[in-house]
Amino acid sequence: MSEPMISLESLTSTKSFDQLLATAKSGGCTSSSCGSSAKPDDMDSAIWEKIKDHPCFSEEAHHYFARMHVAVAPACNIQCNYCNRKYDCANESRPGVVSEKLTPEQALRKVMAVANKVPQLSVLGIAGPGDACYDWKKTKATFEQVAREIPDIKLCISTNGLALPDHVAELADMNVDHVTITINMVDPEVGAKIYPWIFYDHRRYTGIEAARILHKRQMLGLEMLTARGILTKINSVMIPDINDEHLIEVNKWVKERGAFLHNVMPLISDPAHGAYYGLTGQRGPNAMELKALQDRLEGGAKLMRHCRQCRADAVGLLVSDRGQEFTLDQIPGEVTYDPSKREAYREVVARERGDHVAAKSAATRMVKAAGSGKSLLVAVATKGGGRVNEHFGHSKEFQIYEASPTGISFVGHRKVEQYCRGGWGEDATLDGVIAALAGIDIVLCAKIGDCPKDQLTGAGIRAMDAYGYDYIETAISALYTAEFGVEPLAATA
Ligand code: CLF
Ligand code: SF4
Repeated sequence: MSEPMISLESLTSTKSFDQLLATAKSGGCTSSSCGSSAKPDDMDSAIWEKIKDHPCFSEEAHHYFARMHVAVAPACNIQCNYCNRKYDCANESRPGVVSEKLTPEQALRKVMAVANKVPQLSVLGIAGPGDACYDWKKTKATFEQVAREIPDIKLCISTNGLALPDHVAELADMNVDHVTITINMVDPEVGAKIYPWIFYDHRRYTGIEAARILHKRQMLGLEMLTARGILTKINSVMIPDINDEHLIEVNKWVKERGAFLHNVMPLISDPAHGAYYGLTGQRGPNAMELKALQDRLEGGAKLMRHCRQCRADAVGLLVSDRGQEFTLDQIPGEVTYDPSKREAYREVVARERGDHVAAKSAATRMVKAAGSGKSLLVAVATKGGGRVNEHFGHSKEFQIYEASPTGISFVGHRKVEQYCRGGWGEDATLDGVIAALAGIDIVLCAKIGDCPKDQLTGAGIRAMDAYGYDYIETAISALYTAEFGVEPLAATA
């Protein structure tokens, strides 16, 4: 294999993929963590097997593994006030038109083409643009065809929950281990402000009656999935003054019913999208409001904080959507799946993850040992692999970490417009990036020029590239200990 694989830059910038693969195969790892597993000590092995390469169900996995969505399910059985049918499902995607809807046969061809080119691919999700359980025939046909050709791909589904109880048995039969239900309320009075109508059992319901039926079906679906051992993530859209406080109650209800994760996402509201909330001026929360609510939910159902609200036709690592590279017109009429690249990538990643976990543990110990009562909010430019490996000017998002006396946690991300356009950047764009980084203490990146660095400093945000290509946690622990007067941890390459 002579050409570098797509994963190369995301893992390291200093070794070729062939070198990494040779090291992994020879067992000749140079690190002290050789052979260690990325499984958290307190996690059941069977659950770890289900989530270890699912980028949404494991924060740690999202540095290494990719998902793709196929837009085979356009029909929906409810109306959400944040959704306009002409756009992606806002539950599972940022608003934007789906490039194309697919038949199950087209979807299979696309999945095989992506699997041949994106070795990180581990999950196939159906997340709209309508509801995957309501548009069930197409969802089921797609899953069955893909599972026959690529048996090791994980199947994942996202639904509003209304039709879910009717299909739980079939989901279990198809070995679907991951389901997401969007639950925005457990009180029908709140629900009536979010859902103007539902279509259920051959008729349309409105108002509180509609919300009551939806709520009962969502709870029933969640309980049925839990009873079958299917991991369920709950997505909730945070809508200021409508359900923001209420989501604390939602978190309690879903925890009691066995939800594996709770993902609170900000409402994306823009009049241009044509949805009711956008047209009536309902705002979404800002980054700090979202974080404050997520912090209040800590201790309840386990939180997901790394969601990117991806499109219903997204492809790739969560950090970068490559969907536009895989439109149908770019895919050959006949595709044969070649598993070799995905298999090779997994060998490399297994080794790399062991090293990363060991580095993370060491970094956490250093931060705790610092004995400081202080916190640092750090924005990291990364393109995957758990490393500081993206240039400041190339970043379309920053991953946000908090170092505090309890350790180092991933707490979210901030999307920005890419500042550098081939050697030059607009001041207005830089202003926008700086505004998006409000509240951040330090920016870590692989490279930054003097001009943006000075402007960030002027806004009270320090930026540095001294830790380029280090593991993120290693770099943060070095900063934290340096900041608070303790001997820094040596950075590793
Ligand atoms: Fe897709 Fe959703 Fe499966 Fe992931 S997305 S169906 S669980 S494979 Fe993931 Fe995208 Fe967030 Fe969804 S980042 S919007 S949580
Ligand atoms: Fe739109 Fe999804 Fe709500 Fe249906 S469930 S109305 S597709 S956001």
